[in-house]
Amino acid sequence: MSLRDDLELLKTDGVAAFAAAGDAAALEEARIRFLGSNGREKELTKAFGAAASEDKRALGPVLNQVKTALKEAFIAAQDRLASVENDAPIDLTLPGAERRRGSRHPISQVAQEVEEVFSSMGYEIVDGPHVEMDEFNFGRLNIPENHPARDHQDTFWLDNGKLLRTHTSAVQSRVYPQSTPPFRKVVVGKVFRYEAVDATHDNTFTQVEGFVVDEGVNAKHLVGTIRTMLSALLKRDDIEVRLRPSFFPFVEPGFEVDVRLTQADPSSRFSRWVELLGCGMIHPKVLEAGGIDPTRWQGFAFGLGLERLAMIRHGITDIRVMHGADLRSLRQFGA
Ligand code: FA5
Repeated sequence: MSLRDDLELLKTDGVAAFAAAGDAAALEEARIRFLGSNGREKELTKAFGAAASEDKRALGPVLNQVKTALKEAFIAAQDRLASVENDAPIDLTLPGAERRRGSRHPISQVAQEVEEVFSSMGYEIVDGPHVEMDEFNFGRLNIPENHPARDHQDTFWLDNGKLLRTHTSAVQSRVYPQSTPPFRKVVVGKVFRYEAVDATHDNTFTQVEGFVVDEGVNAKHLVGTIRTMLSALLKRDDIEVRLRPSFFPFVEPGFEVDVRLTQADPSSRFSRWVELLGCGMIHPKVLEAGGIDPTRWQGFAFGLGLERLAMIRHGITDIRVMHGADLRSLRQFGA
């Protein structure tokens, strides 16, 4: 048989095989046989390459026609099988794929409520960077280098000397130079500490920082604000609150606020005091560092852990649930 006859036969056989393929496996088998790297098309292309040059001139167009015909037949078979698959009968009695409604993370929920409560009290919502300069996180907050208070807030340091902020108080340092008193501001954001993780401590958590600067501000205003905030956010009627003196270099006097649930089971973590926030009257040195005259203006500030607040609100006894990404837990508190 001549090469021309072989080419014609290849075309007839290949087109017929692709047309006859009844499923994807049969089509693949035919593709390998005719178009594969060791298939008949390759074989005849090689034979064409070895032919005398006058034969090549005559047979070149034939070879091209054969190749085109095979390719078209293969694509047509592919389309035919795909449409058969799409036309498969649909069983309308099968249960549908379940679509779960998403829910907001418990921290996102309280964060939004915090912003609503403070907006309604005339606070402006502000923000600051997670990667912070030593000066803003410590220096301007009356915590100079080598001050022992730094030990309580060890953090993650970057090669460029910056750090992951340890508290939202850093935003106070940033905001004061750009603000003209009187003002009230609130910030909600992530903070980071090099911390041993346990049921009430994480290395990444969320704080709310509020700060007010005005004339004649005193500790009674601070306590009133904290009470308003806690009753709006905790949404429980069995809460006992305790204020005790404490030390933070950026306030004077300083306090810590603890909370416990009077109706909680005596074996529960929440029947005992849980520290929720630090607060106090802004230290004159901090105001001064921010360009605010402390002889005229006073202020108060507080910093609260939102994970702990959400834990108390929902009775969650382990903080690791919050960032553990276990949807079975988080969905229970979703809104
Ligand atoms: C501070 O961070 C101060 N900047 C708070 C402050 C602001 C005081 C303004 C005075 C004026 P402290 O380290 O205590 O303080 O943290 C404040 C709150 O954050 C704690 O009461 C707690 O609710 C939460 N918190 C602290 N460490 C962790 C942690 N490792 N994991 C989860 N929550 C934490």
